[in-house]
Amino acid sequence: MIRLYQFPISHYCEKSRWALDYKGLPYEIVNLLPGPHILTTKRLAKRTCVPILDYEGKILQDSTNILEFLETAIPSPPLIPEKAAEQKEALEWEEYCDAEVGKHLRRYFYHYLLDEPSLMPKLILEQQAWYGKYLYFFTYPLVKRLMRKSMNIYPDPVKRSKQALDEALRRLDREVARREFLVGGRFGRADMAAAALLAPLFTPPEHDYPWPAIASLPEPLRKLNAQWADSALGRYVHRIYRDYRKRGRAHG
Ligand SMILES: N[C@@H](CCC(=O)N[C@@H](CS)C(=O)NCC(=O)O)C(=O)O
Repeated sequence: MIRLYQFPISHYCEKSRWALDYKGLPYEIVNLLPGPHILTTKRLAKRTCVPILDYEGKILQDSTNILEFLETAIPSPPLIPEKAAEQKEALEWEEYCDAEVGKHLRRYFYHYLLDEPSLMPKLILEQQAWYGKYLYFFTYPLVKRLMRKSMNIYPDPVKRSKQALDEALRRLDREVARREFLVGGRFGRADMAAAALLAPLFTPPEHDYPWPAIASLPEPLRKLNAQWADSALGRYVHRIYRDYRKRGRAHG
């Protein structure tokens, strides 16, 4: 039995779902509610974060570890290039996207979304158990405070994250304007990481999470989308999703 413990909204979880789907594996999805999730994640692993993969009893935490493990367990279709130098490069891109896109984009988005009553907590509760909305009715103000604290979502770090995110977007845009894939001339883990972690900005239709319409987002997020929608990077994310994000065999 393969089980993925996750938050539906999380782009790191999307990266892991994509890897499982790409390898053609059937798996059960266990959606956890941010907040009470720690009761489950602490029981399973060292840290509190998701994604966590239970692969027939072997526990993997962190999307990069999950991709690495899946590649060893199911080598075909490959996600990792053959040549050692390209393998190193692909891992570096994946780590770059995790740190410089994933973390900063999440902080910037949540900063504006957390206080939007028409969007939150609905987005977090998407695909979650029915009792989530009752639980959050009473606890959302606390959950919001804890999310701000755990992800350092305060004005100064948000400002720094915006600068770091802009820098990462410019760098990736330059790279994908020159070639089809980030590493080795074919689709792989670097492209999967980049596209999954950028998905909240470009909302590709193949993504199975129902993102709100761009027009309904707070103004700074709409502006960021408008700035990048018609770019080499935007076209790359849409192409990678369209060509490589096949529907999976998840159930849950
Ligand atoms: N580097 C990790 C990041 C995972 C991560 O930040 N997960 C967030 C959701 S996006 C989380 O679980 N936060 C709650 C917690 O840390 O307890 C990965 O690639 O899996």
